[in-house]
Amino acid sequence: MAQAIAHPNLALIKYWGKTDSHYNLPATPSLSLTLNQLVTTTSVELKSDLTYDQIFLNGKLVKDPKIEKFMNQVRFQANQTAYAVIKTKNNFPTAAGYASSASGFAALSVACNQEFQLGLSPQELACLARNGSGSATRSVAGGLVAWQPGNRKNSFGYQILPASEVPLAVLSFKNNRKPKNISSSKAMEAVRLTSPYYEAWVKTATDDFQQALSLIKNKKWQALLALAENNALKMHATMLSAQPAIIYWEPQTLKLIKQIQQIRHDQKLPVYATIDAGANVKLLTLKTQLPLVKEAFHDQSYVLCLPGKGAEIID
Ligand code: 2P0
Repeated sequence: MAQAIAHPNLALIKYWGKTDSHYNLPATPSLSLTLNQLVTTTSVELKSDLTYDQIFLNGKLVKDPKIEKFMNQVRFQANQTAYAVIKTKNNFPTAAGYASSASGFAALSVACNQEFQLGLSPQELACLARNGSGSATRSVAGGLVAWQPGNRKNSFGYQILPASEVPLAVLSFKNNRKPKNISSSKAMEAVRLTSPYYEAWVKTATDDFQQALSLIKNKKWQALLALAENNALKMHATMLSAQPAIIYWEPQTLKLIKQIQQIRHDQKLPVYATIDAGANVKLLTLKTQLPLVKEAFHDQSYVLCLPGKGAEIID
């Protein structure tokens, strides 16, 4: 039996659009922060007497076509025929607003690498995770992680700065509990096919990524957070312009964005908003400003996350 843990990641420059949806090859480069605090733990145990993969999510037996497709690929790669018992659990409620697919497929890849004796390099491991879910390739490494377009062998998440050197913090507001009405995979594809802004998005995302790398190199952290907010809003603009429109936001989403902007303006605090394919708002700030930021948002319920490490085998 092999057991691994992984953390979700939050994109500062978003992955939105694919050139290949079988291998989750991105149309845009992205940049993310792996988060501590939230953890997925996954075990994989090969069993010769099984006739299908048994998947337990938070203790409940489930059917999950994405995991089944992934396991078939692992079996093919390992030249194995045996099925496995897979147990995965998250320490975070979905109300925290994080998709568990990034940490889930990162932990599953690391556990499979050991249990199936795949002997993958870190890059190959990150490619395997990407096949499960695009953003999972960025949860294999810790700290600040970049992921660039390419082919199925050279498009993977790689660390650009370890967690210990990243002075950023995230407040993840628990502002929405409703499940999203369209998956990010479907939404990305609808935007690609119907939004007149899609090409402009891909171009500006590439420019944003280059600018972000330069800001990180020069330690211009606040400018990086401002860029991240703008990038997230541009991504949502592509969704609004799709036909039919994709609107993940709820009234509380806009309220929080406005509150963040107001506090930034009135109190001169470095607080910025980012929103993924859902209604939850995450606040980006600098670690050094946390006491003041916590005070300014004392009326809100949130999970505080700091930079976290990459996926690894435990026990
Ligand atoms: C991101 N998202 O960069 C972006 C921003 C959502 C909005 O990565 O189809 O669940 O499995 O590759 O990884 C969510 O996309 O999509 C995502 P698939 P995934 O974090």
